[in-house]
Amino acid sequence: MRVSAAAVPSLAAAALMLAAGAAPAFADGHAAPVQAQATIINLQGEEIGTASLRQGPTGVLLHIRVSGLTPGAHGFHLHSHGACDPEEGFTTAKGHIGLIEGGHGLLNPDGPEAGDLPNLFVGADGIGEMEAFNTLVSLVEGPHNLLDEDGSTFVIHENPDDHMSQPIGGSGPRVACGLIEAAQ
Ligand SMILES: [Cu+2]
Repeated sequence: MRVSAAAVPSLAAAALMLAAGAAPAFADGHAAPVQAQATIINLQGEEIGTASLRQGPTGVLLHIRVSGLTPGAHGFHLHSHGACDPEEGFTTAKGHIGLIEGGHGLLNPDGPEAGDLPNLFVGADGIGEMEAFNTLVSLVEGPHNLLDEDGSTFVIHENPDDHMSQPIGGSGPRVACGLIEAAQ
């Protein structure tokens, strides 16, 4: 069968929408963006939440919702290696994406590192939820691609990130981790 040129764009858009599965539909017909997802686990290896990531024209929009954490602010970063091992205290996730010697922190004149994010705030009920936008990482080809060969992770730390102190803003031990994977 011969497909006319005019039909190709709509077929491509339909294929993208199918590939995106449960992606939110856009009322004006825009195709679904490239997406990724993560399941967040704690130091006992239990699932405590999920995260989603969507590629925009200038960066990645991410959303996370977790439960069972201690109330208050928690340092929250994108780490450079796709491995979440609770037995290792999540150290297998390695350092921040785009590590800069002396450059950690959203307020740091020598930074920030690409993986730096605002703190995740957890309520008295143990639930934390946020949406954030990071212009220094990507889900597609280019610098700091979260879906590159060695993967990447979300890491939640025990304490707040002061966005300045080296090397992790004083945010302390790692309490949760999520492996970032391309969304089907
Ligand atoms: Cu971190």
